[in-house]
Amino acid sequence: MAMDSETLTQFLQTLRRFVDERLIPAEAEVAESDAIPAGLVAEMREMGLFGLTAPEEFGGLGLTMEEEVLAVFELGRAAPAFRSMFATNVGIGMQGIAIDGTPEQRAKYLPGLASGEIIGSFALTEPDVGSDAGSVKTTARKEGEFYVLNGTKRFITNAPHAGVFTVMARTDATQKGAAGVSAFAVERGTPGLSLGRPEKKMGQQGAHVCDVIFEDCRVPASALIGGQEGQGFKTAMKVLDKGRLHIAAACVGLSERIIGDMLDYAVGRRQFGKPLAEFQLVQAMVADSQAEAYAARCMVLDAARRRDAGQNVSVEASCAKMFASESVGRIADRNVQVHGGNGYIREYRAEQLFRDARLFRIYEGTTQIQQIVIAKALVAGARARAGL
Ligand code: COS
Repeated sequence: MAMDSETLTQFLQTLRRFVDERLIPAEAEVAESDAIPAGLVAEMREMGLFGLTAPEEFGGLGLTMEEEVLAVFELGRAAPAFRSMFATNVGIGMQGIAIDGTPEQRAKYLPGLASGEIIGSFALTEPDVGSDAGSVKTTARKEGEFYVLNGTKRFITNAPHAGVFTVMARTDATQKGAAGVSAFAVERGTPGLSLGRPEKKMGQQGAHVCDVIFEDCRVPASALIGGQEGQGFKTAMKVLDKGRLHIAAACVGLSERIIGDMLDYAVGRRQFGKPLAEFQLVQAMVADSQAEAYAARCMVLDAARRRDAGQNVSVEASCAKMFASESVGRIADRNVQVHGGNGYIREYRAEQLFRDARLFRIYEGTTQIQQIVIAKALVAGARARAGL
């Protein structure tokens, strides 16, 4: 349900304060220890951050897409590892069940996911299946009232903490592509499910990914999301449409934060007898960054409003994700440049945010995948208009 404008303003101000007073000051410690303090996770739970988008009947805040992106503009200002903690539940960790789950599946998992008691993970990628998501090799063989899962999922965000996984697996071996894929809600602790070692990553320390391995892992037939085989790829795509808008919003938040850091440094640091901010070549970097962040903000908001109005926004979500993730990469790079030698030094956040931002161009669909989604839809439209 949409919040009234006063409640929304207050909510966004609360998020901004939380980011400024609690998250940003903890960034260095989180990056160093590769862990988010339990106290901060508890605060995130209390604020309802795990359930931003979960329906209100299940204890969530039930934010509209527009409200969600406005919230993520604020939350995205902190180092992305914090967002990864709760927003995987808000997005890909919960949405498969929320969008396509049966009433029983929704009632079973959504309250725990919304409160943050259960961490959700989205298990699509495999060692040999990344962008080509329709080719998943993990199998789910029907045996009476059970499915038996075999295969390995790779780079699964929050898997070390997850209580339930949305797993895409092939139920129909005769169907090579997307049509043979189904989605399952698989609980941690199910015999046959094991985890790999957390990966050492370029950035986003504090957010954890690892393999999820299925060896004759038997799940009840009731774990099939939506109760219908062959729908798993579509479930994944629907989840990603929403997830890509969320990621684009996170890129906007981080862009705006970095521009603030860039300006703070440029007005304080003096060279050739005056602040860096008075040099036009530095001003050009600030101005380009601001124009890009503003464009990304407008795209994300427009796409979110269209989605709330019931439109199919696959193309707009991909446009926003591509533009916002590419631009935050450029902005983070300029910030290192404005910081000069200090930009390369751990003590300053510029180098960390540069490394952290790099992932946005890769996960939830690489830039190249977004290009394919956009172009495919436009070409199909042109063909249809031409009657071809
Ligand atoms: N919503 C609902 N259904 C969708 C959809 C969407 N956004 N996108 C595609 N579908 C449906 C199609 O309509 C089609 O259905 P029918 O067979 O009934 O016509 C089916 O899904 C297959 O679609 P398509 O042929 O377009 O699939 P492709 O195998 O060509 O894959 C890409 C398309 C490449 C875009 C897809 O595999 C993809 O997004 N890959 C990237 C995955 C990703 O983001 N990975 C990151 C890891 S997850 S964090």
